[in-house]
Amino acid sequence: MGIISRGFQGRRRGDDDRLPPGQYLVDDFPVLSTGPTPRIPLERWEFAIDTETAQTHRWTWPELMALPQETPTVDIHCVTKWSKLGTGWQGVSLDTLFENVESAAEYALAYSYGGYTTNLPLEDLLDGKAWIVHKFDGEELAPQHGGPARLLVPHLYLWKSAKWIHGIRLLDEDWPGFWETAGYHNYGDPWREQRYEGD
Ligand SMILES: Nc1nc2c(c(=O)[nH]1)N[C@H]1C(S)=C(S)[C@@H](COP(=O)(O)O)O[C@H]1N2
Ligand SMILES: [Mo]
Repeated sequence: MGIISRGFQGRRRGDDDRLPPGQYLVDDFPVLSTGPTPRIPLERWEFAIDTETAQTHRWTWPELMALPQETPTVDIHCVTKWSKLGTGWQGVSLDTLFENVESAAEYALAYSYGGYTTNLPLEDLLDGKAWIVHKFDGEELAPQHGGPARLLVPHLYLWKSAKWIHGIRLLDEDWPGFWETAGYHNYGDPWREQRYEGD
C-alpha cells in the first residue's frame, strides 16, 4: 500500500486490501439465521465453559457484565460473500473467560440457545482473537443478530460467530458443528477462501 487518501473517493483506499477473495462490501447488516430467534430473559441467561475433564465454569449475565469489557472494531466476512468493514462491538475477551480454566484440549465446540453449534480449534478463541459480545454500534445487541450475546471470531467466516451463545465445550477430538456437518469447511479462513469442504 503506497498512497493513503481519505474522504476523497468516498470509499477509502485500502478497503480493497481488507476484502478477502470473492467477497463484496455491504453497508447494511444482513441477518442470517437457520431458525427462529430464541428469546432468552437475562435472569435466566447463562454462559458456560465445559472442559474435557467435565469441569464447568459458569457466568450469569451480571457476572459477565462485571468482567473487563473490550470494544473491538473488526471486519466481518460471511461465507455468502458479504463483508462489512470496521464493525464496532463491546464484550468480554475469551482470554478473560479462560483465565481460570484448566484444559489441555485442542478443540472447542460453541453451542447456542436454539441448538446451533460450530467448531473451531481452541487456539482460535484465544490471544485476543475472540469475544463474547453484547453490544453492536453502541447499542444492545439486537435479538436477530444474536442478542443478548454472541460469539465474535472475526478472523473466520461469520458462521463461526455463534449467535445466542450458551457455552463452549472443550474437546480432545474435533466435533463438526451445524454447517461443518452440512458440507461447509471445517476451519473457514476467508483469506484462503475456505468456504466448503475440500476448498
Ligand atoms: N445460533 C446461530 N448462530 C449463527 C447462525 C445461526 O443460524 N444460528 N448463523 C451464522 C451465520 S451463517 C452467519 S453469516 C452469522 C450471521 O450473523 P448476523 O445474522 O448477525 O449477520 O451468524 C452465524 N451464527
Ligand atoms: Mo453465513
